[in-house]
Amino acid sequence: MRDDQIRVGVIGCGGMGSDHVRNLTGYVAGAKVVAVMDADRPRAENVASECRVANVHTDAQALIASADVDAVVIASPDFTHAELTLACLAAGKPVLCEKPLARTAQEAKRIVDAEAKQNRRLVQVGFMREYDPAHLAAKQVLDARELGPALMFRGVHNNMSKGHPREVDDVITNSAVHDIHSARWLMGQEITQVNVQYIPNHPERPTTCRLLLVQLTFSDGTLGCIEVNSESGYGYEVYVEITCEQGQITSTALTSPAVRRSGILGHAVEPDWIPRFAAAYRAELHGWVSSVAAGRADGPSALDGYRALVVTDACQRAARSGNAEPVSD
Ligand code: ISE
Repeated sequence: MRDDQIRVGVIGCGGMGSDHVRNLTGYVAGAKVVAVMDADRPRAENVASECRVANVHTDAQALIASADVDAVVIASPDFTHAELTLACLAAGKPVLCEKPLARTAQEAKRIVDAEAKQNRRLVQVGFMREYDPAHLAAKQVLDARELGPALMFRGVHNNMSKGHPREVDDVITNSAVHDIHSARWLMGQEITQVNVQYIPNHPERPTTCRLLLVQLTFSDGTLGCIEVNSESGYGYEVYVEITCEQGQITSTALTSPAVRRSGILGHAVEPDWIPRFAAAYRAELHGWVSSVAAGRADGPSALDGYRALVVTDACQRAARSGNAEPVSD
C-alpha cells in the first residue's frame, strides 16, 4: 500500500477486466490500478492509456510478482483462474478472482487448501450478485421471515447470444454458477441433488445448450430450479423468485424506469451483465478494497467458489446421465 492506496494489478483486459480497471480508477476510493496484463498487448495498452495505468504486462506471473502490486484482480479466461489464484496465494497477495474460481471442484479444492496454509483469507470470488441492490432487497425481505420459511428458489438467467452456440458444460460452469451461488447464498442451505435437462442449439450438435433447466434439492428438503437461456433474443435479464409459506419474493430484474409512450408501457432491457450489474460491480470492488486495506477478506470466499463448483460438477454429470445426481464434497 502506498499513500493509503491499495496498488491493484488487473489480469485480463477484456470486457470484464477493463470494466474493473475503469471502476477502480473512477469509482472506488482507496485503490489505484498500477498494472494491467493481457496477452493482447494493444488491448492492455488501450485501457492503461484510458485509465493512466503505469505498467503494462503480457505475462500474468510478472504482474503478480511485481513489488508495485499489493493486490490482484483476475478477469482472464476461466481456464486460467485456478493457476493464477494459486500464484497470488504463493505470493501472499489478496486476490479477487472472477467466477468461476476454477473449472472443477478438484481444482478449486487446491485453492482452498493453499489458502488454509496461509492462516488467513486472501481470496474473494466474483459472485457480484451478492452486491446487487435488487438481490439484496429480496434477501432483506426473505431474512425478515415475515412470509414464513422458504419452500422453493427459482433463478432466471436470460443471456444475450455470444454469437456462437455454447457447450452445455460452459453454460453450467460459466453462467449457471452464478445462480447456483445465489441459491446457496439466499436459501442458506447446501444443494444435495441436481437434475439437469437442456435443449441443444442444433439436434446434430447434442452437447450445445440453447436452454438449460436445473432442478435443485437443498439439504433441508426445499426445492429449486435454475433456468439459463443462452440466447434470449431480447436482452439480458436476471432475477430470483423465492416461494415461501405465506407469499413469494421476486427481485426486480431491470434497473430502467417504466416508460409510457404511444399506448405502450415498457422498460428498456440491458444488453448484457456489465450495465445490468454496474452498481453491484462497484460495490463489490469497494468492499474488496476496504477489506484488503483492513487486512482481511470479506465477501464470497474460496470455499463458496469450491462449493459452487461441487454443484456444477454434479450438473455436468446429470447433463450426461439424464438422471438425478447427488452433490457430494
Ligand atoms: C458472464 O461471464 C457473467 O459472469 C455474467 O454475469 C453471466 O450472466 C454470463 O452468463 C456469463 O457468461
